Amino acid sequence: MSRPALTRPFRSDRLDLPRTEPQRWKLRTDKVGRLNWVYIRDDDELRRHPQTPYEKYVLGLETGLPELPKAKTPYDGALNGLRFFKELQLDEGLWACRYGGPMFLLIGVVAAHYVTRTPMREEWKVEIIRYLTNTAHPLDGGWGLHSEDKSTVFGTACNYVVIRLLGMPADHPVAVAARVTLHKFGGAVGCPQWGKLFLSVLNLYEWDGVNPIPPDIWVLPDWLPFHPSKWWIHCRQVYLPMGYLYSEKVKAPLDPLLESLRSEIYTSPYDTIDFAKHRNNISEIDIYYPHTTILDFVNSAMVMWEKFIRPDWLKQKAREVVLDLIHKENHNTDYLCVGPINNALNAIVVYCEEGANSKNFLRHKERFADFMYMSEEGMLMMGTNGVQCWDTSFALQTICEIGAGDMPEFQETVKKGLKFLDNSQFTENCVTGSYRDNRLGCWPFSTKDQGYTVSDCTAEAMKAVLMVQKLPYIETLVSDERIYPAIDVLLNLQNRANFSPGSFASYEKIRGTPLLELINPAEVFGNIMVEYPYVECSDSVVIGLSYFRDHSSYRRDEVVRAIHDAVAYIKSEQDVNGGWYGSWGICFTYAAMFAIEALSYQGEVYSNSEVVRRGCHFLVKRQEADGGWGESYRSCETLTYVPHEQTQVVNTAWACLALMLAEYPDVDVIKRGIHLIMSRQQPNGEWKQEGIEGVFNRSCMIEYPNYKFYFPIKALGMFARKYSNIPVS
Ligand code: LAN
Repeated sequence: MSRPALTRPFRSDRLDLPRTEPQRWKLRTDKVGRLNWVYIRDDDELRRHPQTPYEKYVLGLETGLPELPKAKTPYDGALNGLRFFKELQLDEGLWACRYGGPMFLLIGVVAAHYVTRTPMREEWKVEIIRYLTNTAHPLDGGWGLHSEDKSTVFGTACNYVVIRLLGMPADHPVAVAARVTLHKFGGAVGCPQWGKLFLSVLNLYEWDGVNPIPPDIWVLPDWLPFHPSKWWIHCRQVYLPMGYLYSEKVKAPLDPLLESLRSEIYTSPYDTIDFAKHRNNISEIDIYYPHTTILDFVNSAMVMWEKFIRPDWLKQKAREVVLDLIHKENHNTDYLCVGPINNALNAIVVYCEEGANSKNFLRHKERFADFMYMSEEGMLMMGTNGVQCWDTSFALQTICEIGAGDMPEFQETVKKGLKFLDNSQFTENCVTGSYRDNRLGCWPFSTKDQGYTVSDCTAEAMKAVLMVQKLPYIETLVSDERIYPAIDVLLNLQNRANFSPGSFASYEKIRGTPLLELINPAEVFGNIMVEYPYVECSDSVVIGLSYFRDHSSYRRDEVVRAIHDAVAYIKSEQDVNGGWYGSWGICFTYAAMFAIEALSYQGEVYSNSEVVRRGCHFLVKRQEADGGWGESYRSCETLTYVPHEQTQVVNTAWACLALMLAEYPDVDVIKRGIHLIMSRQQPNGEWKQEGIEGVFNRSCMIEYPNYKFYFPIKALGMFARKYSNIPVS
């Protein structure tokens, strides 16, 4: 039962749940784009700092933004879109983003508060409960892995615990419905490993029912092919604190609320459950990546190892190594950590080691807020601490590419955006011994503080900076000398030798063999163990390097070779039917746009390239009767194109952009897509939210709400510039 769209009035209002006053929420930010929602109780302060259009927009309040003259031509449509979108820019030059979607994150921050006895702000409690109430499945009251998913044990068990820990009584209809569903699924014993871990930390499950997460593996020599330093960064950083918590069997002291929860989330009394027997009990409905026989064997061996063999000195040694790496991660990211899960887990570890009043724990406490986002449905937890650099890069590129950068009404927007990217470039490398590559000169996906560069984020930000700095009125803020180290990093990130030569992965070069996937223990995610070659990351790097190649002669030969090799990889990734599988957006339409753009930068278009022609035919075949494209998130799970029930503005924009970049000869096809985009534009220039846009690890969807602005704007603007700006009907 996949989830029907959210309807108004919200369920939380129908049930008369308490809520905060939306007019009192303000989004604070700083030079490097920290997003921090605060609830202002003081009326004077509110009067002094009235809410911005962006704040009103995400809170579902009337923005007061004017109706614009009706767009007759695509260019009018693009400019109207941009007029609306520019009003959403924050003073520090970035675009903020409600980065929701994953529904397994709140348990982390709530457990971190509960275990460390940190009181949670009242307004968060109220709004988290509202959010979960509004996103519960309307038919069965459960939650899934992500906001459009069917209900699962993982989502339902974790979020049930969240609402209860935050104060919702067990007999509230929202709790009752969720509990009934959880019981129907067999109770929380069927949780996947990460759920079991959170429940254990909360003393709601027993550690011997969790498959082993031995920190000992960190003590092995790091040249071993399966050493964790070779894993994908998210997997590495999540299993690091998990290893500590598992090995130390950390659990919150039992209290009456936890006692009660123990009796609510299972179908039989807690004391009668033999938890060790449930190590491999994972609900069918949750599984995306089933255990391999090898994994089951390794798990059993590790249980024996821990029980009977492991000497205590080794346990202590592993603990030291893990703690050292956790401290380094905290240091390199100013306590934000690579993502929300290890942010919460590292905080618990630091609390256990150093106590509630330690400097390190206090900094962790301040950072919880960076992941919490207020929205009209309530407060959610984001997949990262935002999408600041990524969104700002595309917004600036769009403005330049549609030729609006020179228009006086957008000059301030461009200047502020550039300033933000200038402030966001990394100025330091990580501390040594963190198993991290150089990052100096690069850009992150979210913020400089978060400290992680991604191949495509650096490429897209660099392209945005170079593009903007070509505008006549713009003062150069980022000199070429500051770009060179980014080029050095990008060149170094290209995969060579055994691992998909020529391609680019996400955060690092591929360091370990994909065979490690055989011991992927997470059950709900695919492809998490090591870095993989990603077609979109490779496309963006090709685009960024191509732009740079035309700008500077720095390391020219190597840049040209890198582009050449990456292009060969991109071509080799095309399916027989002409599509490319997208790993980070939904799905084939997303990847087609990036791939065709990368090829177009090499002069490869429909008329001269078989690959581009096949890419176009793939898209054209999937155009719907109304002229649009609509792709379901099921494409990501099944690895084949699955149409959405309705066409989507964002998919349509991607497909149109791909076809335009390819110079597809039948302009009528593109025109029909452009017409659809224009027909969905609102009188104030905005587009309404439709289906979810992004994905990770094949199974979990994630929101990119700004995609519905800059990609349609770019598509309309490009159409007008490339063909004609005559009314499209
Ligand atoms: C992201 C978001 C951005 C995304 C792109 C830059 C779009 C992509 O091209 C490269 C990969 C990257 C950086 C990416 C990787 C995985 C992330 C960080 C996420 C999808 C956002 C959330 C996700 C993270 C793993 C969520 C936490 C969950 C765990 C399984 C640890």
